[in-house]
Amino acid sequence: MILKLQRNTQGRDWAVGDIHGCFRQLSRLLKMAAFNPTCDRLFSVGDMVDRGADSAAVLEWLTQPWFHAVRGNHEQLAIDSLLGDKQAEIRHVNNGGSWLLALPTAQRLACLAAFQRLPYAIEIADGAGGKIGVVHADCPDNDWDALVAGLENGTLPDASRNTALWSRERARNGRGGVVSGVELLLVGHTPQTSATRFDNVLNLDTGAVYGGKLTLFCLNDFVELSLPSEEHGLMEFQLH
Ligand SMILES: [Mn+2]
Repeated sequence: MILKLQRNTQGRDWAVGDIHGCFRQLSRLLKMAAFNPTCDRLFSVGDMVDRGADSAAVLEWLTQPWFHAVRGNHEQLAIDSLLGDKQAEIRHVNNGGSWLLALPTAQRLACLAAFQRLPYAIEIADGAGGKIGVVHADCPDNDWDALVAGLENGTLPDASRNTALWSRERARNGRGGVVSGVELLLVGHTPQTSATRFDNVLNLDTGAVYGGKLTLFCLNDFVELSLPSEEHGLMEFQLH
C-alpha cells in the first residue's frame, strides 16, 4: 500500500516525527506553527502510538482529512497483536502497548481497521518531476521507485518490508547513501538529538516520548520547528 499525493498548492505541508502518544504536545506544536486545517496538511512518519500518555487519541487524529500517516513498526505490532498473534501481543505490551488492551472492544477494532489502512509509504509529487517520500524507517536498497512498484504490485519482499518498518542501519552507520527516485525522504524510528540529515534522508524522530522534543518540518520551505517534551520543560522550570 502506498499513498500518492500532489504537492499542496493551497497551503503548507508539514511532517512530524514519531509522536508515540504525545498528541497534546503535537497540538501545541501545531498552534506554534499556525497550522491551518482548512488548507494545510500534516504527514506522520509513523509510530503515532505506544509509550506516551495519549495513544488512544490516534483514532481521532486519523479521521482528520488533513492528517496522513505511514505505518510504523509500533502500528504493525498493534495490528499483529489485534489479529491474535500472542508473541506480537507480548512484544507490543513490552514496548508501551498496554493502552490497547485496556480499550473497549469497539475501539480496539477501530484501531485495527485504522492501522490496517495505513500505507507503508507516502509519495508527494511536485508536478515538475520532484518527489518527497515518507516511510517509517528506511527505503530498501536506496531505490524509491522499486519500493513504490513493489507496494503497488504486491510483490514487495518481506525483507524490504522489514527494512521500511524496522531498519536502523542508516542512523547507526551515519551514512547509508543517497536514495534514488526522491529529492528528499522523510523517516523516523531512530531518535536523534535534532532532526538529522543523512544524504537525502531526513530523520525527524527527536525522541519526544523520551524527554527529547517533537519536531515539525515544513515541506514548502524546509523550516524546522521543535517543542521540548512537557516533562523536560517542567524539569527546567524546577531547576531555575
Ligand atoms: Mn519505530
